[in-house]
Amino acid sequence: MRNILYLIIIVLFSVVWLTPAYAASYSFGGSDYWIVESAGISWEDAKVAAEDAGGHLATITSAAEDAFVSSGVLANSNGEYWLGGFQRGDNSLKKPAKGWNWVTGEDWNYNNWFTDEPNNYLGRDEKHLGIWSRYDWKWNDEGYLNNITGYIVESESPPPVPLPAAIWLFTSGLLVASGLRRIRNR
Ligand SMILES: [Ca+2]
Ligand SMILES: [Ca+2]
Repeated sequence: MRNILYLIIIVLFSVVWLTPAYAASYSFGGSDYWIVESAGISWEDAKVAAEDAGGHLATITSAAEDAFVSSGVLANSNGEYWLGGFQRGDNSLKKPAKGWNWVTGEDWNYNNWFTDEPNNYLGRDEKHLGIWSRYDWKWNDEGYLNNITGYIVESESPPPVPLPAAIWLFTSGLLVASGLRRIRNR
């Protein structure tokens, strides 16, 4: 009996100790949002990763959603994060402000560009959307991956439980169950 109690305590400690630090998720308007830190990731890779996680790169389509992201989701962050905005066709170099779209197909009728953005800085073809602490979380057309610290996922379903935590919960559940069975069979 005492051994089983020890076992349960050890398992519970292991779960707490080994569960990876998990980025907080925030809810707004029926969606969950979370940050993924991934320095230097390309917009295309971030887009795929966000979709693999069950969501999409965040789309900011109102001042209220913008305020929620900049003062809530990003409250403890620093750097530039990809959002789900991109330019279509040859609009970027010729017309930095034209042809912007959201990955979800939502209408592009809200924006919050920083002063003089979008600008194709230094003649770069900046055709993807970043939100940057340097700009007080206003928007930048970005194409320089060294500036990127990660991306923001928006999902209409809850964020997935990370695998290691899931495995630990499952394993500890099994151990506790077998321990209880052993107690009952005495
Ligand atoms: Ca959105
Ligand atoms: Ca720019």
